[in-house]
Amino acid sequence: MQRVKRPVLLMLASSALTWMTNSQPMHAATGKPNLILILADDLGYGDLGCYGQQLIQTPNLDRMAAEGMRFTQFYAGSTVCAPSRSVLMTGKHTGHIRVRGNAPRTSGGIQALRKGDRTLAHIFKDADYATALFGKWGLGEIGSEGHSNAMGFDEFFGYLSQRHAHNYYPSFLIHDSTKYLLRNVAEVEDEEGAGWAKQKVDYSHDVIMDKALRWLELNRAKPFFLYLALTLPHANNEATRGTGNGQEVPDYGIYGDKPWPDPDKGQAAMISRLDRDIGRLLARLKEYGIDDNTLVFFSSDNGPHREGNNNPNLFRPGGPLRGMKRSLYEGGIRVPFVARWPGRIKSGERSDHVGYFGDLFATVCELTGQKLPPGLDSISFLPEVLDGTAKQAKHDFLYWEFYEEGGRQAVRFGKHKAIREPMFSGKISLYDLAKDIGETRDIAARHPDLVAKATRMMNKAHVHDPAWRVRGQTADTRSSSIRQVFRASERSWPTTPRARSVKEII
Ligand SMILES: [Ca+2]
Repeated sequence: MQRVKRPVLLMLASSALTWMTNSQPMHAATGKPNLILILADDLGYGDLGCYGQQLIQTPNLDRMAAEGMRFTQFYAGSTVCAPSRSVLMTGKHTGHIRVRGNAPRTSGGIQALRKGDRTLAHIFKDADYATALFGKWGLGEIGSEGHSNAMGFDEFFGYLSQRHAHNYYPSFLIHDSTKYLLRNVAEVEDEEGAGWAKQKVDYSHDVIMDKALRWLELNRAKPFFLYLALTLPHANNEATRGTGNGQEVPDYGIYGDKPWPDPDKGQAAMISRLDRDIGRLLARLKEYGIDDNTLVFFSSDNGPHREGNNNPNLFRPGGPLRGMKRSLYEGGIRVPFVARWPGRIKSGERSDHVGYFGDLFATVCELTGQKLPPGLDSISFLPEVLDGTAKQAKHDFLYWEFYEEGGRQAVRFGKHKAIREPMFSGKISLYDLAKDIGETRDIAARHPDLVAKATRMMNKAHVHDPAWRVRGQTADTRSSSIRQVFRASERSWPTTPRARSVKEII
């Protein structure tokens, strides 16, 4: 780890003095820092320049990393959207969390949070912050207990449904619990909002960013928590099936002349557009004079996809890691994580601390001076981010379980990683990540003691929940209810031969 020890108390005292004597907004004097949590969707560990990407340009995120701290061993909550975001919001791993997988509306609401669940936004509300979510929620729809406004967010704008969020040119978005109409005209669009447009006018990401920036402008003078759950560069899976290109973006920008197929130009342009808007956001913080009082985290909810007909062999979105979205190899779950807080985080630092999405809960509790509720799998990484003089606690292990494709489990302990496929009953493979980040050499046979240890950890971490069952590894790995929805759409929507290979719909 490349760290510089700093006198944290002195630094905090001097910063507080600065807040009280300059023209910072009023809340700065209260010592309550703001948090902006930016989440990309299906962005890989190798998709950013600061993580080794060679072809896609991300100058603003590279600058953010250069001005802050870049984590090299930070993990998502899961290998697909809903469970990963659920871990992020509630601070438990997938072995005993309520939402352990993606699931359709017909599933009886198992993908939604419920009354009584506590989220990061609740913690901020308890500390008297303004809270807002712009982008994709995916953990509860209109009228449900898990709706974002019932989960601690004062304001919501974007997509509640994950399938709706596939569509970058929908006829509507959601503002709190009402439809916000856009000017796009649908070619195909179901009642959930999934589909694709024939007249593309309003690009949802641009609308969401503009609304988020407006909210920031209006709320900049009080302590705030902004959860910016952007949808780039997730594919529009329905458009993939309908048109062969799920990488929807208004223009290909600097990639327009590249000798690449359109889905690859689109993939690159989506990531560069995301990067552009992070630049706009950070510029606003400076303009408003709240840069030094705002902690910004950037990450992605899971590993990269191949769902829009883009070619992962071109960009190598997982960098040196094996596997993609839906895998529990590192490529499915190890994600970029950048923290920026001018004056607090020394610029250009790299951290090898092993953390994961569930740690945000304890971090936010510490940031706002609140007690961590019991029963969570959450360790604050604020000592690591802020200074390095305070002792940073570590996890004994990190754990994931995933119910699709026959099911799989994984555990990270020390430098080792174990994976069990199929779930519960399969053979365990073991990797030494310090020597083999690409997980190419299974060393389980030489280390029966570590295999036994990993087995004990997996068995301890998993708590049975009848709502979640392993989906069989057949030719079609989706549940019967998902197959039903998918077949209904196949009857009414055209498909291209290439697109038929794409199985995922959520
Ligand atoms: Ca995702």
